[in-house]
Amino acid sequence: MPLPKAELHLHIEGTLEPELAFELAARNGVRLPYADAGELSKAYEFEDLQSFLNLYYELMAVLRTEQDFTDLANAYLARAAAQGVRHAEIFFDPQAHTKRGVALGTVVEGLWRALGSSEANHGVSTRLIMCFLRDDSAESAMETLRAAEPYLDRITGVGLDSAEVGHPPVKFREVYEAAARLGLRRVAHAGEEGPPAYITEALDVLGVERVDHGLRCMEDPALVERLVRERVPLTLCPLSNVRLRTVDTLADHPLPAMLDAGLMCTVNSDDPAYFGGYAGDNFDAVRSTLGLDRERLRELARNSFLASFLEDDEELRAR
Ligand code: ES4
Ligand code: ZN
Repeated sequence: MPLPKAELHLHIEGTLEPELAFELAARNGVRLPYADAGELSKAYEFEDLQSFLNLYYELMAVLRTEQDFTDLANAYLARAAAQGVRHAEIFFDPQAHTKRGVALGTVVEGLWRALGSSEANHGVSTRLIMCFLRDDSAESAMETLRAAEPYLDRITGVGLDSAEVGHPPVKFREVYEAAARLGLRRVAHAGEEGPPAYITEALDVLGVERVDHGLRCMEDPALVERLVRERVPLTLCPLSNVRLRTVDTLADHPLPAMLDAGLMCTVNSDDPAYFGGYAGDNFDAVRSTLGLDRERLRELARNSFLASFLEDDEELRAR
């Protein structure tokens, strides 16, 4: 039995496996510049975040209809459930779809058809978090927030993702203020490729409750001390860090040092179809390569529920 856990850092578009990409391409008459799923999977060799994002956005061309988003989410939920995920807080990138002419309603309704029946079908409770693309303008993010207002009963929070360096959190100050006024929870990617100062800014300017990645906090001892004191959850993604070369090898990952420092760490899969594994695979990898013992793994699983946006009674039922 895999350890029951919550997944808090998962991009639904990053769960698009090569086989499903080809199936959807055929269904929608979209031509992919790869002969087959085997050839496509050879393109999964990344130098950094941007080289991954290029493929990630390219493959989204196959996602066109509500049914596509439903199928994508159901495939993820089934895999996650098999690896012990009992609760998933799922990111999606509305702008990556609306800029291709796919309506926001198609994306949200399609995802919701899978998420709304996920407890019954997969035994996984869910939340939806809408991310703004930080390499797009703040105006575009604000328009996206406004366009999402009819769907806010389905959206728990907002996040910030895509190319980090050169796009500091402060760029989205007004958008996050507006999101807070709408009652949305707030998270943001910070300190993946960007400097520790972006983590501080995400907390102080955007008011985030969790930091996605946050890995580079380790370069700033005063920041680590603050994150420990304030018990700010970090959603780490070890296999992602290896594949995007944020760390040299998994054996060099600072997770053990971060736990020893008292940071509230969680382990997540980020873009599992691209980075070599789902949530349970990330847990297995840190157990076998970083030598985390049972107590540490249980701490990571416990943290994942504590750091989730579940209410207390739901949290107890999920774990
Ligand atoms: C992402 Cl790994 C990562 N970092 C930033 N933005 C992203 N979008 C999808 N995966
Ligand atoms: Zn991410």
